[in-house]
Amino acid sequence: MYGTILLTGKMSSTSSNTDSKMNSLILELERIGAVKFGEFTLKSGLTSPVYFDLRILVSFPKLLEEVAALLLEKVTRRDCVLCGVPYTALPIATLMSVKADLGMVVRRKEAKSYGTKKMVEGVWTEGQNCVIVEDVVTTGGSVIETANLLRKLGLTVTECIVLLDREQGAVDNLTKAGISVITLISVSKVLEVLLGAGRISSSTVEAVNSFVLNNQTQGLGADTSSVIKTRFETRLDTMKNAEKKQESTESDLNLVSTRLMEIMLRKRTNLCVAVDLTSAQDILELVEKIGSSVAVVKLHADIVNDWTEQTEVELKKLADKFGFLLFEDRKLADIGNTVRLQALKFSSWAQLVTVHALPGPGVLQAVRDLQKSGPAGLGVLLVAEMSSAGNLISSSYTQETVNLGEKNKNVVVGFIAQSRVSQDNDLIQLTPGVHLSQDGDETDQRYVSPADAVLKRGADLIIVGRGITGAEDPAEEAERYKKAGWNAYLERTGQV
Ligand code: 5BU
Repeated sequence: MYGTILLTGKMSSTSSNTDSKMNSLILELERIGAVKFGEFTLKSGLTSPVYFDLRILVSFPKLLEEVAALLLEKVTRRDCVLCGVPYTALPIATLMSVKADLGMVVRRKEAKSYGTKKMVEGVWTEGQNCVIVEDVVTTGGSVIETANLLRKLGLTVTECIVLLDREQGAVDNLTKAGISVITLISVSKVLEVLLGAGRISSSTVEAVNSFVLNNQTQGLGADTSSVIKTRFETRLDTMKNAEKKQESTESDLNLVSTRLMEIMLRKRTNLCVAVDLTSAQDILELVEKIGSSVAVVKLHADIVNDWTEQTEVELKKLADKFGFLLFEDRKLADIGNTVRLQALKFSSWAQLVTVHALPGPGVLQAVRDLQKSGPAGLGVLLVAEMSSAGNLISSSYTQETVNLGEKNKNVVVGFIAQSRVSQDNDLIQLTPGVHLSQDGDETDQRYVSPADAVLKRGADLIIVGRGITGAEDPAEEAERYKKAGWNAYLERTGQV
């Protein structure tokens, strides 16, 4: 795009003036070391060939002033206050504010433990516009987080001025969050100017371009709570990084849980449906109806009267078509050798299996061995607590189970539990015993609502069986549970 402007030669003198200012700004940023090329480990764990460190701008007051002036030109409204995203954009926003005689509000990163406990300092009127100022955007997550806080406090946030866009999806994500973005410099412009000035080679340009292309963040749900995003994206990035370094088999992380997080974010669902039907045909028909709403389909293959290899083939086809994981709820609990033989029976089609920690670490080793030799990716869900009345699981057994899971994250995806048993964000909690209208069944099952499962019991995913499979319209009911579960999840993680 930049090239097109140069070639047309029809620029107004103002735009050519701005353009040359921008070029010299980029050259200056590189000269002071605010733009660096090499190998840098980002906060997310990813290795990036380019790094922007605009924090050092404070040591170059003339340049800082120039940056503020250029950004200010992009703020068209004057009926607003400014807010710099802490910390790097704070001095920039301050200079802009003084230059334009615009008020400013300051967001705290941590609430004060004394005094007024305010998260935002300054004075504003209800509904007043606030333009956010940010130095660099990658996903746009920090801006969205700041905007959400300001909005909660009565400010109207619709615009954001950004010094540098890494072009990895932030603009898209911010637009979806109702914030229009004006950026001063893009990564491609930085590359173009520095290449033109002979400051970098074309192989560096290629490396950065391919990094940008391969690390796009749109589609991970801009409307998703930043807490889920941070948790999941960090995980996804670390995983991608491990894969790139071909460490995946040695990695202490687990491919199945990464896949699960990816599905949840993409489909905006934390619903797992327990399809406890005894005819293969009925199962396939039901899964076809609910497939688009779910992240996981849970089965008890051993209750199905006519289960065949063809059932497995058809289920896999549906899983590919709708993008969900298949979960065999077998509750393995024997010595390692037996567990390995049992798991071999379903490891060709299932990606998740329940395991009791009762036999000790050997039970996990058996599944791990299977991963190495057979089809990759059978992840374990340890049964830490049960929903049934009078179950014999004690709190110390739960604790031991959690300890085992936390030590074996390369094979354990998470826990089946009725409360937040682990604080480890890599481990996912699935909670069964969820129903929208019943307290229990005629035997020992006890139910809570999707909202209570997520908000009070800490579920990341809700497991719903008869609430959906027994409904007149399972597709419609699955959507109802999906919405209830995901909204509760957004509410919980938005509050954290
Ligand atoms: P329901 O129809 O929503 O009651 O089905 C619940 C499913 O979850 C069912 O397949 C059980 O085997 C499974 N389950 C459970 O209900 N409670 C537990 O503590 C565990 C599994 Br572990």
